[in-house]
Amino acid sequence: MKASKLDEILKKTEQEIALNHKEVLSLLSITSQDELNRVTLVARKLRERYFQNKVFLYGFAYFSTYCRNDCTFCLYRKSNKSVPRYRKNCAEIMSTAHGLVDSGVHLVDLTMGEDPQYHNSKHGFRDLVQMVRDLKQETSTPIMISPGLISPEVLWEFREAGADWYACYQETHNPTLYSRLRIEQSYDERMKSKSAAKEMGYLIEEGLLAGVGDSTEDIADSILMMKKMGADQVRVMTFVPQDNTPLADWGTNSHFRELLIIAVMRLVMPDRLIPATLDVDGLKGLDKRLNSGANVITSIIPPSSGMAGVSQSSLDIGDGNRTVEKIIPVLRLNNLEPATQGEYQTWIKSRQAFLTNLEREGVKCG
Ligand code: SAM
Ligand code: MD0
Ligand code: SF4
Repeated sequence: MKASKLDEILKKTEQEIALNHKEVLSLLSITSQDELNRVTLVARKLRERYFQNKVFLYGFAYFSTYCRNDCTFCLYRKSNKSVPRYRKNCAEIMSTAHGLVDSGVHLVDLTMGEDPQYHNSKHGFRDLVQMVRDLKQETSTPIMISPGLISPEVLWEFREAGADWYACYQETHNPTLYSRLRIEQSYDERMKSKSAAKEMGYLIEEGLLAGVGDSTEDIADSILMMKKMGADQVRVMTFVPQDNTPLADWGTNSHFRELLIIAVMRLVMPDRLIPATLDVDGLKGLDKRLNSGANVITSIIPPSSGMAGVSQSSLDIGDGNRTVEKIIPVLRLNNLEPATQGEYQTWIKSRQAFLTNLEREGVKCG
């Protein structure tokens, strides 16, 4: 891109003037490290404007790896007969959640495959809803649920029990690509579950999978769609090929693109939460993601929990590298620090108040 054109776009983002599709596309078409550095510098400035030097830490509990779906990118797809699976019981889930809270995370993310034991029976979610209620009462920690697609009734039960966030990633907003990734899952239903959650007062997280057949156009469309749908947390994860799955031989991806996407997300949505996941590259990949403008660290997993990651099922878990203790020095090196629990909860409350005001004024997200 011409230096003057990049200057012009970056100036606009610093003034928080909305970028059009063409401008987002040209940012995403950057290939040189120098240009990336210029974009991430502005991304960090915007992060500082909204979040100062504070970063939020999310604990992750992947408590069941059984799944009724066959997503082509996922290790835990039902057709993969060679992966050992587990389903943790209530006591194990609660003990992991408490361990995470005690270690200093700001939120606990309860994640599962679409386990038929939960999804395919009438009261399948009853115990889990109760666990959310108990955890909330015992710790008052913000809770995210990542159960896959659930009915509005169950979504509401979780909300009433105290769940604050609903995470359900579309992976792409190109319906054709979606149909090759999330086999036999309705694109529209997945989108609708997020708007239903929003109406129930949830904060929502939307996510992209990058490097799995997506074009630069697709990513630009997705970023603008995430803004339009009012997603409160927006993420990107680089696709990691999984053995014994249809995309096993896809080849490894460059991480340059993920860093660029994080930075462009920050430019387009400066006030949103953007994770740096430990799940793709482990602890060593954290610095670069923070440098690109991320302000949440996700996939913190206690070494003793016996629970897995999603895209890197074991990377950095057993050796305790996905812990708050190991993260703090990396934050400090980047002149960042963990927020207090109060600061995180204040952010949630003010985001909710902002959304309620928008609704009152009849504005449709943004
Ligand atoms: N089963 C639920 C669902 O699919 O919504 C919850 C699990 S969700 C946390 C799994 C997410 O991890 C996917 O939506 C995808 O974005 C990411 N993921 C899964 N496999 C991956 C892979 N091989 N590489 C990168 N990200 C992956
Ligand atoms: C992460 N492995 O944060 C987790 C997961 C699910 N809500 C989150 C993708 O990276
Ligand atoms: Fe199941 Fe989620 Fe994996 Fe898809 S991404 S196969 S729904 S665990």
